[in-house]
Amino acid sequence: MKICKMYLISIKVRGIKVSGMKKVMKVRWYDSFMGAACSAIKERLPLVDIIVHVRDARIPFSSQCELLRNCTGSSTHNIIALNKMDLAGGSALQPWMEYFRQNNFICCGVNAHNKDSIKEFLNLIQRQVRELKRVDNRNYTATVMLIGIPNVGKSAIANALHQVGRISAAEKGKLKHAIVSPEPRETKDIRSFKIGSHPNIYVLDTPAVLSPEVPDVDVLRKLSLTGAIGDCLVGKKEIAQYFLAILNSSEQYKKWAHLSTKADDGIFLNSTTECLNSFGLHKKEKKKFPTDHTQDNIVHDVRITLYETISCFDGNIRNEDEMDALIGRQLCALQEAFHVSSEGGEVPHDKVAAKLLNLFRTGRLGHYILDHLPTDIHSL
Ligand SMILES: Nc1nc2c(ncn2[C@@H]2O[C@H](COP(=O)(O)OP(=O)(O)O)[C@@H](O)[C@H]2O)c(=O)[nH]1
Ligand SMILES: [Mg+2]
Repeated sequence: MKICKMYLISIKVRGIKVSGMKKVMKVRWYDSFMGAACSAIKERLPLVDIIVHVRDARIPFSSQCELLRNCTGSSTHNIIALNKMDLAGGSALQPWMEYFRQNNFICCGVNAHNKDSIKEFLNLIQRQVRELKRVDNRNYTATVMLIGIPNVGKSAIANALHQVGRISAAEKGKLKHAIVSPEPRETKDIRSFKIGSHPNIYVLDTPAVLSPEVPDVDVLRKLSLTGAIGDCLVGKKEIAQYFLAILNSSEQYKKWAHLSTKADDGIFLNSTTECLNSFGLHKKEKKKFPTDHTQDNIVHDVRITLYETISCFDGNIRNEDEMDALIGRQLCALQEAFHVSSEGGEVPHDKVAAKLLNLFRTGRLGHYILDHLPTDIHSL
């Protein structure tokens, strides 16, 4: 989908007001713990057989891990996994996968929450291991290291691979679990999980590593919106404003026109009826669309609110002040949709923002790829 490139809101990073695209910022997520994790990973890197560069499919470029920037070695040893593909939309991800493949990487989309997707990913790893074995002509235990910035789903992938891995029934009884959390930086050490036998394959889950410097404010906003860095750094309200700017400049909201009574011929009885109508489904088939969240009343009201505020807007979306005004109106209107009460007459924007971000991050406000497809190999 098309994302607004023009709208640049000023954001505050730890009290320093930053605006514009090319500012280099030093921000304090790189602490001694991350430094130690970086050293531990670097030490183990030469010993592993396959490196999986785990990225967030919504930001295939901005979620690149700095530690792996120069890892353009043998393609057999490097796989780019664009995880959370369910949030990016499978078809929109195709050109990205093509791009990475053209640039000599093995690349695949992954949804760590989907068994079939994990099985496919495991097959890919096993093919690569067999290939390495064929070249080396020896029997060995293969290790696969998952590396990436915070919150891209490394631990979720490690767990899922371990779960579906072809290991014996006796071993299955002893399944281990990595901590998976929506909060960034929950994984504290490198842990191994068996994911295959004959040959034995182990996957190493690692703590997240992030560059001490963020190249520009645009990347910082994308990392915040996708949850790679904690919300407190930029601020929930600012991140939500950024999301609204993207939504307002995209076509996504038009998909919600049928929900609104203000849209042409909009017939809306209740959320379930709407859902059945829009899919032309019979009552018995209700269970078949658990992934569409129009059943959820709040999601439904939020979509209508967003649709109506954007479609009623008659200003110029490319004008920063007018966009600001629209976003302000949307945050106020969303207060009702989220059932958030005013505190002392003030609109509690932070509460509204937190709820809006939660819906975006769980895919209930559509699919997004926030990066733009790079055109040169050096951008990898
Ligand atoms: N929708 C979706 N969420 C995912 C996926 N993989 C991981 N997550 C969620 O993303 C968050 C971070 O996952 P985690 O594995 O802890 O990330 P890590 O920091 O890279 O280890 C958790 O809330 C996961 O449930 C995925 O493929 N799709
Ligand atoms: Mg983790």
